Amino acid sequence: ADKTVAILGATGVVGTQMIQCLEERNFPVGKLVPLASARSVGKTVSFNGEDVPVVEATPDAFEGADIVLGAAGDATAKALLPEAAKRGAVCVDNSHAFRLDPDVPLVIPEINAADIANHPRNIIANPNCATIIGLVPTWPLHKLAGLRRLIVSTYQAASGAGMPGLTELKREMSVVANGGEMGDTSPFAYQLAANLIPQIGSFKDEGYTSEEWKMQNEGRKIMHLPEVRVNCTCVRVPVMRSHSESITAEFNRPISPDEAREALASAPGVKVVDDPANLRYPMPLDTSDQDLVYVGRIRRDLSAPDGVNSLTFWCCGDQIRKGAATNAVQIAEYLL
Ligand code: 2RA
Repeated sequence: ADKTVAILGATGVVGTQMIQCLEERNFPVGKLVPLASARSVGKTVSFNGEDVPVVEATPDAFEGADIVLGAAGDATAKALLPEAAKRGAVCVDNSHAFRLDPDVPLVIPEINAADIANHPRNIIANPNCATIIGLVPTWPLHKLAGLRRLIVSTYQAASGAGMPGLTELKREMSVVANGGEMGDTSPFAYQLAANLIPQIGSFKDEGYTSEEWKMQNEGRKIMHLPEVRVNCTCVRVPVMRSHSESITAEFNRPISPDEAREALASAPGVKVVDDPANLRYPMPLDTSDQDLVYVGRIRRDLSAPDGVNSLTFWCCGDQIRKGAATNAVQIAEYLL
């Protein structure tokens, strides 16, 4: 039977994309309930050609919902999703609030769809966007050779910081091109246009940021590899949409670039774009507004002591889609 689906944070970048993904994937929605804060009441969202009024997100607004897709921040998710779960809904949440809770599965369906079945709190967590984009192509290589260690540098798009990030980058680009006041309206710590900012999230242990810790902590849980070691540097770049990552992966067994390419060619959710002779490699402009993670520049890690157990590659993926909304809707599809 068709489901009543509530979207918490329906007017943001991820919430809007979730609604579009439900539509595109013909998710059996009987009723869509777009929820947002009181200041969005009066707005509508478009779903299957209809304008659906936004409802204020209160505990009682979840009454009758079968599935909740959460696209709100940590505090809102923490306050409201247990209320939705109590009222019988199963929640797929994109915030950080529940990701490391042992009673909440953290899922990338291409990797650990089997974990979805056991959700005692009625909450399933969607991983961080940079984790999803990096792990989708890493997982098939792990299955081949056993992952031991990852060294990752991310190049994360402005829209990872939501609508305010996107609007700000456009504004700053226009100021850079045409002149004018740069101002101080930015959600970022510094000007992003014509710049790079090596900080995403806040600074935590050992000089790493919250975003950098997510890659290791979430990756270990998703892949069921509690020992895997991850070294990560996350950088905000002046790109509108699609995160990119440079990854060096060290394995327990030898793995060649050709073996990796072959495994990736048949892996779900991945597209190999790796033809340096013809200047073909993944780029964020090419991966935006679609669901596959593109992977290329696959080559031996010449710095590895044994020379055969380690590979370096480059991947790009739309972090609003596969890094957030599509991944959540895929999880919801398993719930059906
Ligand atoms: C970012 N990871 O790119 C965040 C969004 N979830 O800022």
